[in-house]
Amino acid sequence: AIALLLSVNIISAIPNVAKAAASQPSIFPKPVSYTVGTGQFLLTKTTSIYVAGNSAGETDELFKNGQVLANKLNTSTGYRISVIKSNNPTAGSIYLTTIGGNDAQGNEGYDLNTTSDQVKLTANKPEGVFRGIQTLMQLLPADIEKNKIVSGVQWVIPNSNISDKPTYEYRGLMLDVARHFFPVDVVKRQIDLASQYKINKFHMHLSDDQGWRIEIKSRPELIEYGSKGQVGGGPGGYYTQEQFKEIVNYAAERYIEVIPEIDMPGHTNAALASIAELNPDGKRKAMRTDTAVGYSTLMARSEITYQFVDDVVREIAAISPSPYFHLGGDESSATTASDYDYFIGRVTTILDKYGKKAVGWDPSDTSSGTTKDSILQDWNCTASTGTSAKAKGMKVIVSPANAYLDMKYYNNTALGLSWRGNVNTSKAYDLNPTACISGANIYGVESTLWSETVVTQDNIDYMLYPRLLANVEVGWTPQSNRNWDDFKGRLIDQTSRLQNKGIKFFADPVVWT
Ligand code: TNX
Repeated sequence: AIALLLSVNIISAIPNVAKAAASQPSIFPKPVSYTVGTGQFLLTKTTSIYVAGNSAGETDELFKNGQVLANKLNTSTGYRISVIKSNNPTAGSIYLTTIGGNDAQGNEGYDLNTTSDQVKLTANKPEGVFRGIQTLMQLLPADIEKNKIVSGVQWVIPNSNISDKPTYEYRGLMLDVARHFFPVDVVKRQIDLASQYKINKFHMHLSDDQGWRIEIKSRPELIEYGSKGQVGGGPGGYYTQEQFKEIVNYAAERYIEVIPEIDMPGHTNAALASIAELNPDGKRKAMRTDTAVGYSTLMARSEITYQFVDDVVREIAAISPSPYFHLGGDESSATTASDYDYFIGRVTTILDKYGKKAVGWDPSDTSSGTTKDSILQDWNCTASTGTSAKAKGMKVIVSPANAYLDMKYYNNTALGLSWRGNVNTSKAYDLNPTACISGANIYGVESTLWSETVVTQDNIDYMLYPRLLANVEVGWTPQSNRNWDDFKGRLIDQTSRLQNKGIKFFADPVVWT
């Protein structure tokens, strides 16, 4: 009923945006440099996409990127634009290349130069070309985002020079699939949308007190019991290993790395409810559907626990190409400090055995077993958090309140929690990683969508959009280039584009007044 009410609200809340087109297309996240010339490139049914790399392998990879672009263009233009492997593009074409790319562009930087004759996208790596394609799409009229053929549109790209690369290497989105389970298609859709804003990490919170969401073949009880349930009651669900691989591959096609999380030693009631021997009394706990935290723990001084962790890590490591594995480590109030210290060290050793580096919420950095190769995800952002990470030289991902996209926008927002305060779009934009933690090796920013109150696909859209756009700009655009009024203006210009993508966003009055 909440979902239904909301979707009605959303539709009626979207203002009429029949307004003059912006003088230049609005791009999210804002590029490092963007100069508009005069004239324009016209995309027609005879346009082709040329691709050429520095090696045959790179050309093959660029060919796939070209096909992604061609598919998107063809869907709304109705053209049959094709991709051609050649470093000799004809006039009137789009040219995607790594030839002439340079090291300063890194993995993700690109130059996008548009003249009336050609759209040329040059990057050091195919990944940079993929990021640049997201910008190219945003230079075209908003109708390009429609999922059906739109006729009568002049498909123009204003002549311009864009030179761009990210400020932070890690720009993540976390989805909690434990409190509420989301089917593969729903997850894929969010990955695709996020990729359009140059997100490059997708963190899946795969287990918590209320549910275990990934098949572990050596421990079938986790699915038999632990996957069945969710906050507020309901069926829950899980991903088979094949489905997890499908998500990983789908993300990889978009140059997004999936980072799996098994939250330990707290947030483990679903595991304790599945496997009797993990409990001190040898009895399975009851599944829980409430939202309390801090009551569950694995037994830190029992080898049975580490056999379990070994099984889980081994099986997930085998299907997860990411060098990282998130071990959780948050809110372990039912674990003593010394047990916590010991547990994090033991799990870090198991991860190392399977070739994975540990990512953990604070205070996992405080464990004596955490190494400089571990990564801290700092969510508290207080003066005392992250001090061990800094001392050890660990990389730090910041997720302060401004990136807690499970918070309400306003007191009257129907969805969301409020323990960290309200987070409207302006607050989501007003995030400076160095203000979360100073003097640290900041890896990047991650937006978190915990799902205690988030049940449907529309609910996800509503909580993520437009706030995710605010967060991604923090991760991508230099702080000195960022400005709320400019962001707000671009966001208003994006309204029809968001609608065309089918995103059921919240028309936050701080933007759309
Ligand atoms: C705290 S922040 C949690 C999650 C909750 C979230 C709700 C953190 C690492 N843990 O278990 O879902 O708050 O906002």
